[in-house]
Amino acid sequence: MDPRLGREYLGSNGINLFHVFDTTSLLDLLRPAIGHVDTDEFPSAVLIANAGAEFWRALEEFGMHGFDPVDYFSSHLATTYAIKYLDSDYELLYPSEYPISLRAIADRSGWCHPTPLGITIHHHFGTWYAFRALFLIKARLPASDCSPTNHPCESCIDKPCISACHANAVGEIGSFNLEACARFRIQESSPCSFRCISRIRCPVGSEYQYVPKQMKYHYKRGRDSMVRFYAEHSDQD
Ligand code: B12
Ligand code: SF4
Ligand code: SF4
Repeated sequence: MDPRLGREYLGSNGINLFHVFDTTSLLDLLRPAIGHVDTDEFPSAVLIANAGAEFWRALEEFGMHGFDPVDYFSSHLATTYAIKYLDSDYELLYPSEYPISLRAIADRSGWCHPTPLGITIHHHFGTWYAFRALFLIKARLPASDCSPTNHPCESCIDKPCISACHANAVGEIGSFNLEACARFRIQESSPCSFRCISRIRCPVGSEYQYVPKQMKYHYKRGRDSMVRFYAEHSDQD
C-alpha cells in the first residue's frame, strides 16, 4: 500500500482535489442515500475532484468510453487508486445509482463554499472544479483537515457574477434561480448554451478556467438534460 504514489497517479490524471473523511462523520448524509453503512468495514471515505483543464487532457488521452465518458474515466481512476495503490476493497458511491448529494458531502470538507452562482467555489481554483468520485475503502487513511478555508465571495466587492447574468438568475448567495437559468440556456442561440457568462466573469482561479472543448462538452451535457427535463414537463408550463 502506497497512498503517496496513489495521489501522484490521481494528480497526473488531473485529480487535484482529494479529501479523506472518516466514514462515521458522513453517516447522516450517506444513510438516507445508500442505507446501512458498515463503518468498521469501510472506515474511510474519499472524495476526489478535478480542477482546471488537466483532467480533460488525461480524459482525451484515455479515450471517450461509455455513455458518460467522464464518469467512466472517473470510476476507472477511483478503482485503480483503491486496488492498485491501497490494495483495498472499495465501494463506489459516485458515480453510481445512489442519490448522493455531493455538495452536502463537500460542504463538510472546509474548502467548498457557496456562491451567488449556485455552484461552489474553492479559494484557489475558483469555480473551475467538479466532483468526480466518492468511494468507501477498507483501508484506513488519515482524515484530511476540514478547517474552513477563506471564502472568496466575502471579499469580492463588485460581485461581477451577478451583473453578468442575462437571465437574472444570479443574486445573493442561496438565491440562485436554477429554473430561470435553465429556461434561458435552452433557448435557441442562447449565449449560455455552451458556457456560463457569470462563471467566466468570476476573477477567482481564472487561470483554471476550462479549455473551450471541455467547457462546451460539460455545458452541452447540462443543457441537453435541461432540454429533456422541460420537454417532459411541458404540460406544466
Ligand atoms: C441532477 C443534477 C443536475 C440537474 C438538476 C435537476 C433538478 N433540479 O432536479 C441539472 C441538469 C439541471 C443540473 C445542472 C447543472 N449542474 Co448539476 N448536478 C446534478 C447531480 C448529478 C445530482 C443532484 C442530485 O439530484 N442530488 C441528490 C439530492 C438529494 O441532493 P441535492 O444536492 O439536494 O440535489 C439538488 C441540487 O444539487 C440541484 N442542482 C443540481 N445541479 C445544480 C447546479 C446548481 C448551480 C444549483 C443551484 C442546483 C443544482 O438539483 C438537485 C435536485 O433538486 C449532481 C451530482 C450529485 N450527485 O450531487 C450535479 C451537480 C450538483 N451539478 C453540478 C454542476 C456543475 C451543474 C451545472 C453547472 C452543469 C453544466 N455545466 O451545465 C448545471 C448548473 C446550472 C447552470 N448554472 O448552468 C455540480 C456542482 C459542482 C459545484 N462546484 O458545486 C455537481 C455537484 C456535479 C459534479 N460532478 O460536480 N444538475
Ligand atoms: S464573482 Fe465574486 S461573488 Fe461571484 S462567485 Fe466569484 S468571488 Fe464569488
Ligand atoms: S448559464 Fe447564463 S443564465 Fe445561467 S447563471 Fe450562467 S450566465 Fe446566468
